[in-house]
Amino acid sequence: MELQMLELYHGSPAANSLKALLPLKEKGVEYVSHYMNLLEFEQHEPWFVKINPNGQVPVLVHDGRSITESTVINEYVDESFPGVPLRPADAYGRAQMRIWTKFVDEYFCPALSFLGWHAMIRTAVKHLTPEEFEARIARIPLKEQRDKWRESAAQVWTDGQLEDWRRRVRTSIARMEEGLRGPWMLGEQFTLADVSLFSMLIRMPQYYAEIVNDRDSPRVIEWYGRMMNRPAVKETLAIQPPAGAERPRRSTGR
Ligand SMILES: N[C@@H](CCC(=O)N[C@@H](CS)C(=O)NCC(=O)O)C(=O)O
Repeated sequence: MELQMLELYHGSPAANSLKALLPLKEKGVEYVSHYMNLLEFEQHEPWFVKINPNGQVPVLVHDGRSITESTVINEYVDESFPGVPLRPADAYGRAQMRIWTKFVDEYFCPALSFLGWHAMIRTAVKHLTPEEFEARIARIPLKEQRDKWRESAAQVWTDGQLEDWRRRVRTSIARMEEGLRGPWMLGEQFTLADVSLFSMLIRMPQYYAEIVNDRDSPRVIEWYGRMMNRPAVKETLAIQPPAGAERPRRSTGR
């Protein structure tokens, strides 16, 4: 077999970065980790925008060719590398899996992301002067992302907007509670549906305890406990940034 070079550009093990990190660990695939400091705006530097024109992580680079979009990355990894299969063997099962991953990408993740940015960005950019902040924002390739950075820093979102995103998060959890088919989302097989949902849920029992709790979502809580007990999850959550990294530093992912 030819030697293959696999690299992953990612942030801390949460949300879409966790989503791409976890399958590599579950399958035991070796890769080179490039840990990006998102709050230092590394993802908008021109060299990185050449790798992903959206200026976002995660990005997988396989033998020099990049693949963006965490859900696409995960199917690519499962299809391309040995290790435990993370997609059902049958077409109907794969369709069910994709209904969940699409739901996460189009509905659950955007709502959670707006709420997360509202809670976090203002404090995270407080040390910058307005001019420094604007200079960083100006490099963001997508207008929608520029708006999101500016609006969350200025805290312009209304209570109505925030409540609407919270409603979507509640709906997402209720959907999961109702849709869980067994120990894992689709039943007996652990799949990329579990990976996608867990990557969103990772901090929710702590930060959204009024939504994810024993009383309102007991099956989700049990599933979350099973997820947290997976050795690959434990190892992935333990991934730390390289000390003092100003630019992505190379470290071995496994
Ligand atoms: N649809 C993309 C979304 C990627 C995304 O939202 N990445 C976030 C981290 S979870 C990011 O890079 N944020 C920094 C930024 O937008 O400046 C995917 O699934 O890969």
